[in-house]
Amino acid sequence: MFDKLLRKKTTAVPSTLQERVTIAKEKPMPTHVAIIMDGNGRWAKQRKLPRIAGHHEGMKTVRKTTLFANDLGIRVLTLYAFSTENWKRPKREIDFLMKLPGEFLSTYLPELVENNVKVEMIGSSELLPAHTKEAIQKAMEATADNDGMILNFAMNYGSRFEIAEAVKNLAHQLSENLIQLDELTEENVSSAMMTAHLPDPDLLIRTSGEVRLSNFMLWQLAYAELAFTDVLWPDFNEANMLDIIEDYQKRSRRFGSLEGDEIK
Ligand code: V07
Repeated sequence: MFDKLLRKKTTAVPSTLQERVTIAKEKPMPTHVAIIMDGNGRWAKQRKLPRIAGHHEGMKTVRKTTLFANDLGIRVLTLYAFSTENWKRPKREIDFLMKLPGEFLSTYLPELVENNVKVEMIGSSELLPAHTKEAIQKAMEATADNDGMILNFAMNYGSRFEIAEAVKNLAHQLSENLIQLDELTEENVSSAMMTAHLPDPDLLIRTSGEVRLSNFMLWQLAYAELAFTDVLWPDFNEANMLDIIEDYQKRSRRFGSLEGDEIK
């Protein structure tokens, strides 16, 4: 008798990306999403292309993901572009990677400005080539007054290095009697990190199937939801991102409820 009603409830209705976006935007959105953009080399290898072709294609995914995250209303998007470990790669590959910020920004900076996106960076810029530093500096200046989504590139970033630097900084303040021992609180440690002005990520995404943090934002990810997908970064698209966001919204709704015995 209630067949019809029941069927309506249980039959999966295919919905368009736009419909899914509209529904997702009515639910709690992660404020800060961090992404480990893995699988560029593998993407190239599968196509018998040089690794740098994968990095270049990955750069287009950065643009697509930035615009989509901005549309969703995500406030901070942190992308792991270059790790302190990446210096071990062949010099030619490093040279190519270091040209990507310049190419990315000469192509997409006007679009970022139009979309009110603010470009920022974490990591140590000292070791970066001058042309790379200059490109990023220019983008940060051009977008400094934007108050929309923060697009935060982790460049020459390593989490343990960041933590060691924060400890050094706090120890120095202590030795100068600028702070007392009892002021070494979680809050003050957070304030000594490169992300001091940002909320912690609510969601970490890693593409390409590896299930590791690889020295990325270890302190900041303490309470984040972790999402791993087999999709290679150059293939990562809006539908893949939305799958993860929808999953996050289901998970954080469960966490928000009183029924479970979840640990935060
Ligand atoms: C890089 C493309 C994405 C996949 C991961 C490795 C290769 C964008 C940037 C970038 C960085 C700073 C900035 C503007 C753009 C970038 C590197 C590598 C080193 F201000 N993509 N991308 N930087 N890849």
